[in-house]
Amino acid sequence: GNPRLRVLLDMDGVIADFEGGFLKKYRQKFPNEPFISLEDRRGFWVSTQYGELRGDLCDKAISIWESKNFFLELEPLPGSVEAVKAMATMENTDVFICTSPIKHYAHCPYEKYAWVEKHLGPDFLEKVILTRDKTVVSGDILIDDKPDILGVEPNPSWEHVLFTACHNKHLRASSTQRRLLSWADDWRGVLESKR
Ligand code: UMP
Repeated sequence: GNPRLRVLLDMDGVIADFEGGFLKKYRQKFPNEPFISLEDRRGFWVSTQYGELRGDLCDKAISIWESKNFFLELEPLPGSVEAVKAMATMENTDVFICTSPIKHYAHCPYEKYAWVEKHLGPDFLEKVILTRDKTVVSGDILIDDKPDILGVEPNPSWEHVLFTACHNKHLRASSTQRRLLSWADDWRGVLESKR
């Protein structure tokens, strides 16, 4: 077998604080509209929960992440940059950032690359995989906050390790799904378990 471990890391909700960045800019742009606190977030899709709150808030939410500089200005999640850099220097370990851009492509794909360069350094640009279907990407582990990662490949090579986020922390992970609670959790142990 391959002596090297291949780790796929999701970006939004794992390395970059999509939820925090969204709420901050939504409240700035729509100060008189209702909002959902991070504590009350349920379900992966922000737009769906805002649409349930009030029909027109779905499009208002979408307008936030379709805006220029939304993805570029996301803050790193606590400990993420340090963990990713440490992981990338580990022996026999290949780290890739595997992230799904939004279909409104005017800003997002460019800003994802710019974010990686800014926070992780230019060498990491080699490691960026933009795809709307992560099941066709091969790896040993995919660390991702989305509970259901589906696509055309019914049997992806990776084990999905669920990264805890405001929207998934109340979910009872299936008995087979492992979790990383944060970057303070034992991510090294998770990697070692796959070697
Ligand atoms: N996204 C939406 N709608 C939402 C929440 C997120 O389009 O309600 C976008 C942000 C990311 C993408 O670009 O979906 C999720 O990508 P992954 O984290 O699955 O890579």
